[in-house]
Amino acid sequence: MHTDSIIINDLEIYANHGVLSEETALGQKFLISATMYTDTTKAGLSDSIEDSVNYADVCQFITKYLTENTFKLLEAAAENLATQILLAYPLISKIDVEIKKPWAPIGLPLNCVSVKITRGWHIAYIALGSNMGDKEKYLNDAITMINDDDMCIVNKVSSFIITPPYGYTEQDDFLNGAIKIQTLYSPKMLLSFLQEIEKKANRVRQIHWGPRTLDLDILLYDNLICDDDTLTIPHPELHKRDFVLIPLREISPNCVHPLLNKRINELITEIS
Ligand code: A4P
Ligand code: MG
Repeated sequence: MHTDSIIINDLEIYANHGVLSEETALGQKFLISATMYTDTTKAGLSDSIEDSVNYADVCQFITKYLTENTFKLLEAAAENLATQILLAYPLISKIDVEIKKPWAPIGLPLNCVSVKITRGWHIAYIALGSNMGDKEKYLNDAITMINDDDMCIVNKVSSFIITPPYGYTEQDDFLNGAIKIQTLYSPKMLLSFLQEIEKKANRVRQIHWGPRTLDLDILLYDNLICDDDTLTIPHPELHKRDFVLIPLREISPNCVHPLLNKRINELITEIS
C-alpha cells in the first residue's frame, strides 16, 4: 500500500442527503474530505500532471456525484463515493473519505456530525475446482464473471490441471486452477459474490467434499488472518493440497502464507 497521499479538505457542496423529507426536499451543506493514497514519486520526478491524480478533477467528480445522487445515510454516501473514486482513478490504491454534515437537524447545537471510512484495493487468491460436466467451461465462465464485475480485476490465471479427488474419493477427477485478483470487496462480500457465481453454475450443496460443478474458495486475502463461522483465511487446507499449491505456485511462487510465514514454493516442497 502506498504511504504518499493527496488530500482534499472540506470541499463544500450543497446536496440533498438525509433521512428526513425536509432534508431531501430542501438540501443542505456538506463538507467532504478525502485522503487519496497513491505513489507520488513518478509525478514528483516528472513534474507532470499525467503522472498523478488531479485533485481539481476529483473535486469536480465528488461534487457531481454527490449532487446527482441522493442517499438517506452518510454511511451510504461515503461508501458509494469511495467506491466510485477508486474505480475512476486507478492510481489511487486506498482512500479515506469523510463526509461532514454541519447543519444536521437534531435540535441541539453541535459543530458537525460526520462519517469517515477507509476503502481500497485488496489482493486475493482464489482456487477454482470442478469435477462435473464441462469442467473447463465452468472454470473459464467463472473467471469471466469475476473479471466482468466492476469490483474485481483478474490479474493472473494459472493453467488448469487434472487432479484425482482428495477426501471423498468416489467421484470423478477434478480440474483445478487458481487466480490472482484485485478487489474492492471486503472478505465477506467477496465470499458471497463467489457463492453467487457458484449458484449460477447450478452448484448444489450435497456431500461435503463431494462432486460439484464449481467450487470457488478464497485462499488468501492480503495478509489477512481470520476465522469465524463463515470464513477462514488463509484457507485452512491450502498448505496440504497440491491441487491448490501447484496452480498458486505458477502464478505467485513467492507469495507468503501469513500464518505459516512460508512461501508457496517452500510449502510445496514440504508436502512432496
Ligand atoms: N468457508 C470458510 N472459509 C472459506 C474460504 N476461505 N473460502 C466456508 C470459501 N469458503 C469458505 O464450503 C462450505 C463453507 O465454507 C462455505 O459456506 C463458506 O462459508 P462449500 O463450498 O459450501 O462446501 P464444500 O465445497 O463441501 O466444502 P469446502 O470446504 O469448500 O470443500 P473443499 O475443502 O474445497 O473440498 N479434490 C481435488 N483433487 N480437487 C478439488 O478441488 N475439492 C474438494 C472440496 C474435495 N476434493 C478435491 C477438491
Ligand atoms: Mg468451497
